[in-house]
Amino acid sequence: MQLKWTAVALAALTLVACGKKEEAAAPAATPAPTAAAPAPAAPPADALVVKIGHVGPTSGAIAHLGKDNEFGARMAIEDLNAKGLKIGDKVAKFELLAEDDAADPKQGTAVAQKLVDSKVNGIVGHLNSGTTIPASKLYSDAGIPQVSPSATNPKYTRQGFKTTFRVVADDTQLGGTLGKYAVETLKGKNIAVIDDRTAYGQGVAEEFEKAAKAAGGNIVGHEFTTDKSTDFNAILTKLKGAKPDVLFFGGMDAVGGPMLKQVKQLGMNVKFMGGDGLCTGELAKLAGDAIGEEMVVCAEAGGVEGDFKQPLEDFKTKFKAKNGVDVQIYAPYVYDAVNVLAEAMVKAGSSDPAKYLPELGKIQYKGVTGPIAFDEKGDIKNGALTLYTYKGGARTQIAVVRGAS
Ligand code: ABU
Repeated sequence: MQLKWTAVALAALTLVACGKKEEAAAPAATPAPTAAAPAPAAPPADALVVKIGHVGPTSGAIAHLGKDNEFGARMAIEDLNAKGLKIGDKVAKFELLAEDDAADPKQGTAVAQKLVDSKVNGIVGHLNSGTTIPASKLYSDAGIPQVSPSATNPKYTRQGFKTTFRVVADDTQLGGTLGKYAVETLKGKNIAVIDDRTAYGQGVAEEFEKAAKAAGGNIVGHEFTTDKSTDFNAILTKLKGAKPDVLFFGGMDAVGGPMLKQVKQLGMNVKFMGGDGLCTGELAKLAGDAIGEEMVVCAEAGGVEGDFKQPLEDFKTKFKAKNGVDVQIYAPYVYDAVNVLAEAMVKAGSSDPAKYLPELGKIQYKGVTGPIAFDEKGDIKNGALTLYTYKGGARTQIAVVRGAS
């Protein structure tokens, strides 16, 4: 993995060194040490090795998001090691075991088994609900705590497993808030829906539809695609006939970007909405000028207010300096997920999953994404959402919404 990324790391660094103003299209590099960063002190020979597994799609259509997450994990590991944290009476040496699931459920369970066999002390991931949910059974059976930084399907934490935790809001909150927003704020009357039939896309679209209907919206059509499709003409033409003023897409940016281009080609006059899978920095690049001006409204499944804004901004600045690219969406949540695992180990005085799991359940952690504590299911308490639009091609915050939709 390390070797595989070295060439792309150089390419990304070259982009920055050439002084190009455009952001690199996607994170594609193993983080390079910054020139100013002092070399971390070597851990003592008797250090306690703590293995953290990380899984995301670092290949395939949403590799930019998988790499974003993995960068967040690497930064957390580096920072933890630089602190010389003690677990019990030993200095901890954190190691990252990073795997690629390509957003594929089968590959997800295969790499999950590999990490279980490697006896990791904790897992951060996976990125997609469709991989996180099946993998969670393997981690649960092995008693290994898992913190997802981005999988939003509610089912993940509702399987009765003691090992599943999530540091972002779920699709009930995302879809619910966006559905209500479509009707009450955007004044949508005729609402069309498309989903990609994945665990995430289908789930968030259903929650959106339920909330939009409850708010008085009229659902004029619901069509389906896949997470690998590139041609949406048939379904868009069908929906166009129903004259929607809002079109919601349940799916990821890699499909949403090309879909937006075809919405524009067909001359559809709609507000284009989506959940967190759509709501990335990359979307504007994938959609080109079809992103429109305040035409897209989407939500990230987290958000900060007040005193918590600066730590997140500082993280984003450090991330860019270190990796040569901007945060896409969930890297800060990954950073916090690794840190809550470490904090629980410190509190338990042990990296043994059975010993630190109870501490994880009652953690009170102040992260770069805000305060983190879990409810009885393992979901973040009092989760927030951040609504965004795109202005001048840049993702622009509308509002932070906390609590129930
Ligand atoms: N939450 C959007 C991306 C990840 C997922 O839930 O599939």
